[in-house]
Amino acid sequence: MSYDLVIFGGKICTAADTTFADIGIKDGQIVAIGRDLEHSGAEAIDATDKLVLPGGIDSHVHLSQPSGEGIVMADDFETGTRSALYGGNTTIMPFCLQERNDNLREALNAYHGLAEDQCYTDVAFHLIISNPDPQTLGQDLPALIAEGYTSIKVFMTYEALRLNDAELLAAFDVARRHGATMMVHCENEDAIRYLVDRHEAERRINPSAHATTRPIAVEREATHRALSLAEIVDLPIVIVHVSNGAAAEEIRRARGRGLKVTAETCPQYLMLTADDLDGMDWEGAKFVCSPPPRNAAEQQACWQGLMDGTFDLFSSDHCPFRYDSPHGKLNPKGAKNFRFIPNGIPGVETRLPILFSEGVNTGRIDINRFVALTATNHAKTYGLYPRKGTIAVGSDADLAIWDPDLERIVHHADLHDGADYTPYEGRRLRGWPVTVLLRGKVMMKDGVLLGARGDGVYLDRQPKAGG
Ligand code: DUC
Ligand code: ZN
Ligand code: ZN
Repeated sequence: MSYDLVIFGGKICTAADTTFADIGIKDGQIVAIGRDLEHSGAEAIDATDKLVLPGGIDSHVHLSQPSGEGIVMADDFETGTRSALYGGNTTIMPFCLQERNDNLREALNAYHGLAEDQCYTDVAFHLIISNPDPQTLGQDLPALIAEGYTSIKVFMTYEALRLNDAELLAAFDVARRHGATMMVHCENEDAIRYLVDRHEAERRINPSAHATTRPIAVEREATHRALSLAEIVDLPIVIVHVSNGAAAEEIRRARGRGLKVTAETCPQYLMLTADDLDGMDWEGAKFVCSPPPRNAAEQQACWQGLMDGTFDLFSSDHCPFRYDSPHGKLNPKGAKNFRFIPNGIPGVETRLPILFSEGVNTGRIDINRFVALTATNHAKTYGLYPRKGTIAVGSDADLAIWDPDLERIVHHADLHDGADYTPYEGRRLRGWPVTVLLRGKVMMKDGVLLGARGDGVYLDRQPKAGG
């Protein structure tokens, strides 16, 4: 058999197995996995002493998302996918936001326009529904699900986005009948509103108030409610960005009742705490995200959930805003009152090195679980498997070659996103991707960008069988 490219000498790790073998690639796909593949005439990459992993899939990323008047997200598809690539990813899944007055299909067409010919990784979109009117729920959403837009996010917080319980039930019902995967942001908006009013009355308006107006009970209650509503509708759901042990416990209890729940956590809930929001000179704004980071005990609870199977997905929730910018964290109102600091932090490039360094290299999880949490489970949850998310004959040759011992200190200057800071500045991490291939093309090697903008494509998905 002839190959375009052979990766030899590496240790191949999937969610299931670890093997020493070579990988033969032809026309962008893996066509052979075996010992001593013949590679004369083919391009060859020596992966001796390296790990060969499926390219990471980050199924929770925000790019070019409208975020309020005067606010501009720090990454578009070019910079966001470039940063993802350097972080060992080959597919990311950003969100197409329907604002309240938007027609869903028009919003989607506009979002495709932003992505076209811009990407360094492959992409597929989730839809955010904020206007559950008859046009959206009765017409557009069913049609789009049938076209393969099979994952939807809904919010229980943010006045401009939240759905009330009746609306959640209606959206869940559409997802059940048409076979879509429903992702839910679980925080109780009314409770937050009450706490924000109280904080403002007491003039507690610096960034740390973001954490105290969104305490664990706010997330736990909404998690319980989302799970209960899903149970009533009989819909499997995804609970995104779980930040603490109490919400994780709600998920375990729901599973105990027989509900199918997929659960996600993110690097910020392992690495940051609410104390980070207390920084001098409004620096705490750099760490404002929702749900907020908690404390050391909740970090441990999130680690426990990654180890014991409570969490299926480890995603970045990359939602980047520049810090020192009138369009970012320090916008004129945000620089005076936490309520107006845009919610979200960058992290698409550091997600995998953080979990590798703090999870695999510390022995908390093994490399196969790492692959499951960062690639395979994302592909399975969102309809991309087995084309994506594993190393198998017939899969796309999306591969990340890792040096498990490479140590680097994180500095934003070395990252490739469009923000002006990283929440992980100064952290020492061991284990980094050194070469990344997208459908057989070497996109990044030893820090050098070899791929071109536009090499990444939109991934059509199939509607689910029975949907
Ligand atoms: N939810 C997200 O999923 N990302 C950023 C902000 C938010 O509230
Ligand atoms: Zn969210
Ligand atoms: Zn998010």
